[in-house]
Amino acid sequence: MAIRPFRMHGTAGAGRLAGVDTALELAGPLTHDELRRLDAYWRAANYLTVGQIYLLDNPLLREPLRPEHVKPRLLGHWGTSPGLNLIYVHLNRAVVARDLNMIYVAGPGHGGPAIVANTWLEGTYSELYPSVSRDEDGMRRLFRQFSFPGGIPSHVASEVPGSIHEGGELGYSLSHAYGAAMDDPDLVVACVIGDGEAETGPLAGSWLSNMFIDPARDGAVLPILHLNGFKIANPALLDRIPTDDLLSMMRGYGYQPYLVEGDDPARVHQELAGTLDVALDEIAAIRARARGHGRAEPSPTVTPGTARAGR
Ligand SMILES: Cc1ncc(C[n+]2csc(CCOP(=O)(O)OP(=O)(O)O)c2C)c(N)n1
Ligand SMILES: [Mg+2]
Repeated sequence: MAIRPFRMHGTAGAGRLAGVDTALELAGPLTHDELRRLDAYWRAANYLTVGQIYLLDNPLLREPLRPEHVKPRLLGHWGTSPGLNLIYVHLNRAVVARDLNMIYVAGPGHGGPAIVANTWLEGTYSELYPSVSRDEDGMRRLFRQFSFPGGIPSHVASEVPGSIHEGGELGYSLSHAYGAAMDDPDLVVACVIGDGEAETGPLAGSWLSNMFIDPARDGAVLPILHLNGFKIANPALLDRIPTDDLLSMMRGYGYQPYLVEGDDPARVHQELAGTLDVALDEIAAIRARARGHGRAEPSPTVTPGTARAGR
């Protein structure tokens, strides 16, 4: 599936991002309470992400921001982070609802503060690093240590709770995702791929790995193409080509593409939750058929794939 949640030149403004309470009656699988809580979690993760990139002190902005509260040299990627956070909270919903055995592969591992933010919100970060406690003092440490001398790297690294592999060179998320799936028949590997990363040779070749997957014996891969439109500050090709071309390309590789797109958080939450439900139902059905009959489905269809629509 592909996700293009918030257009850089779209209409999402601070007012919209401040909450979803105005949009109570949207169609979708989430109850109003689930929608409110998912959105609150996402916004909290976004705040913790931007705080890590910018703030040395004053973590809850209790006092007016002064220059000495801000890091003198900034190193961290914001652009991919709201998308990584959005996908993280929605996958968590699916893991809990379905009792899934799932791993999150972050192609844009340069969005390190996003993944760190989620582990801190969950509590696992403070379990491992008690000094980074779940209070204002811990939040100050969390923010200060990020990409800072004596602190932690700007990318998802081995120190992040649950991290099993550190990258840095773009292009290998999808091949690693397939490798993990081949190693564990119960696993669902959610693999977030940057639209810039998708332009690398290794990633472009990895789409074909679905041909080696046997749903009777292997886990499944759910590639999620993050069409945020840019590779750092340059336009990303897969976001700019005609929609039909992208859809055809993905179908040609043997994927069933789904698109989630929008700039209204409440609608995107509903659409993403509904689309993940469809994709995960499909994976479960393919698995059940393959295992029930004792033989494999044609392997190219095992993985819901990616694309967008509506240009
Ligand atoms: C092989 C390789 N080339 C270049 C880089 C430097 N780099 C880090 S992030 C990035 C942009 C990647 O674009 P995308 O995957 O769309 O992530 P986004 O910019 O949207 O966060 C680049 C070129 C790298 N890490 N690895
Ligand atoms: Mg990008």
